[in-house]
Amino acid sequence: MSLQTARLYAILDLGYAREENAADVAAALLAGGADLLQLRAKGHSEEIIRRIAETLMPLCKNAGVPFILNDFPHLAAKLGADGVHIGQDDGSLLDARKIVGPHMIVGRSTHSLDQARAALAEGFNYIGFGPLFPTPTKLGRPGIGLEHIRKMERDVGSRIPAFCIGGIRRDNLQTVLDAGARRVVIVSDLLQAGDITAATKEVRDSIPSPV
Ligand code: TZP
Ligand code: MG
Repeated sequence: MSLQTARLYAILDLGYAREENAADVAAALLAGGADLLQLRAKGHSEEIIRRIAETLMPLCKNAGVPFILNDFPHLAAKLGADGVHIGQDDGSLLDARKIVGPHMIVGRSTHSLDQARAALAEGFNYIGFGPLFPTPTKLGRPGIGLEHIRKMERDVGSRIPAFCIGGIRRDNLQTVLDAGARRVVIVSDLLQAGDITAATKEVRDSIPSPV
C-alpha cells in the first residue's frame, strides 16, 4: 500500500493503548486494512517510543504499510521509519529534511485552508486537515467544521494526499465523505472499538478508492 492510494490512516495513540498491548492493537489495525500506521505517544519518553516503534515496524513491513512516527525526526531517522509527522510548531520542512534526508515521507498537521495550501507549497508529502470536530484526542483545539473540505481537496488534496482528521467516527464518516473528504484519519473510534479489526475494515470498506 502506498501513500498515494491510502484512504484510511490509523494512529496508535498511547492515550488509548497501553505499551504492552501496542503490538496487538497495531496488528488489529493492520488486519483491518489500515493503509498507514502512525505511532503517537505524547508525553512518553523517547526510550519507550523507540521500544514500541521497534515492535511495530516489522508488523508494518510485513503488511506493506508505511510506518510513520509522530514528532521525533531524529528518532525516525535512526529507526529507519518510513515517515515522520510534524505539527505547525515543529519547524520547517527544510529543517526536518536536514534530519531525515530526502526520501522519508514527511507529513504536516494543518488546521485551516491557508495552512493546507502552505504545506503543499512547502513540499510536504501529505497533510492532516482538522480537527474537523473537537476531540478528546487533541484537547484544546476547536473544530474547523466541514465547509472547507471541498476547497482543500480541490487545491491541495488533488496534489498530495490530504487526510481529514478529528472527531471522525463510524457514525459520522458518511457525513465527512459527503462533505468532500477522500481520505481520513480515525483514532479513538477504532482504538476503543470492541473489535478493532472489524471496525477498521468497516471504515476502510466505506471509503471509495481515492485514485
Ligand atoms: N490532530 C488533529 S485531531 C487529532 C490529531 C492527532 C486527533 C484525532 O483523534 P480522533 O480520536 O479520531 O478524534
Ligand atoms: Mg508535533
